[in-house]
Amino acid sequence: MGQQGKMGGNEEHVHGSAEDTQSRQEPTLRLILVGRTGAGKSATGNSILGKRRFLSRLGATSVTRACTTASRRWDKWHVEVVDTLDIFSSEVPKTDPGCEERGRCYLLSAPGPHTLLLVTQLGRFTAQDQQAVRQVRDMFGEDVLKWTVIVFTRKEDLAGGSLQDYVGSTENRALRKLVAKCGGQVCAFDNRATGREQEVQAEQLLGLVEGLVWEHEGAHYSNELYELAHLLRWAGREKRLRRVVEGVAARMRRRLWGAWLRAGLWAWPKPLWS
Ligand SMILES: Nc1nc2c(ncn2[C@@H]2O[C@H](COP(=O)(O)OP(=O)(O)O)[C@@H](O)[C@H]2O)c(=O)[nH]1
Ligand SMILES: [Mg+2]
Repeated sequence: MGQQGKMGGNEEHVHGSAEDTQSRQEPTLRLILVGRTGAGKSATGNSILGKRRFLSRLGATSVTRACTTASRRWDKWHVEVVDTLDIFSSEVPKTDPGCEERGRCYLLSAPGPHTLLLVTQLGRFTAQDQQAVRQVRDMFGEDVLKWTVIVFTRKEDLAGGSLQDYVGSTENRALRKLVAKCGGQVCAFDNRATGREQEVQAEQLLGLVEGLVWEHEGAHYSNELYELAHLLRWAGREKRLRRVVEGVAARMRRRLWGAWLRAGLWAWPKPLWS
C-alpha cells in the first residue's frame, strides 16, 4: 500500500547526482519518467529540463544504460527528474534479473516521488504500454496511479486539436480506464519543440505536478521500500542498495506468486466441491 510521506528534499541520496542535494534546503519536486522503451521518456525529460541531459534516440532498444537523474530550477522548486531504462517491459526478468536497476531507481527517487510521469505516444497506447503500466504497479504499488500524470509524446499529431477531446473520445478502452485511474491528469509534449514553446510545455506539466502536491497536502508517494531506504539513510552505500534491492526482489516475487495463483484459480476446470 502506498502511503504519504512528508514533503521535503533533505533526504540523503546515495546514487548519482541526487547525492549532491543532501544539504539542499529548498523545496524539491522529484519526478520519475516511466513507460515502455521508445515512448519518449528521455526526450520528455530533456524537454522538462530545457537541455539535453538524457540520451534519447530512435530505435527499438533502450539507449539509457542506467537510471540517471538531472535537475533544474522552476519557480521556487528544485526539480529532480529520474530517467529510467528498460525496467518496465516484459523483458525485465532478463534486463534486470537481480532487481539492481529497480533498486537504484528507488534510491534515486528516495524518499519518494511527488509524481510519476507515465510516458506514452499519442495514438499508440499498445499492449507494451499496458505491460509497462502493470510493471509500474508491481514495482511501486497499486495506488501509485494517484500520483501519476500521463504524458503523451508527439503532441504535433494533435494538429492543433485539444488533448482533452482526444482523451475523451478515444476508443481505446484500456487508455480510458487508465486515464480515469490517474484522476484525468494528462499532458502532451512535442519533444521537437525548442525555446519558448518548449518552456511553455514544461511549465504546463510542472504546474500540474504542483497541483498534485497541493492535492496531496504536500505529501510525496511512499511505500515500505521507500521507508526502508529512509531507515537505512545513514547505512553504507552498498548495504543500503543491497537491502533495497532485496526488498524489490521480494516484492516482485510476491506479485508473481499472486498473479500465478489468480491465473491458476481462474483456470480451475470446475469447483473443488462439485
Ligand atoms: N516527432 C517526435 N518524436 C519524438 C517525440 N518524443 C520522442 N520522440 C522520438 O522518439 C524516439 C524515442 O525517444 P526516447 O526518448 O529515446 O524514448 P525512451 O526509450 O522512452 O527514452 C526518439 O527518436 C525521439 O526523438 C515527439 O514528441 N515528437
Ligand atoms: Mg530513454
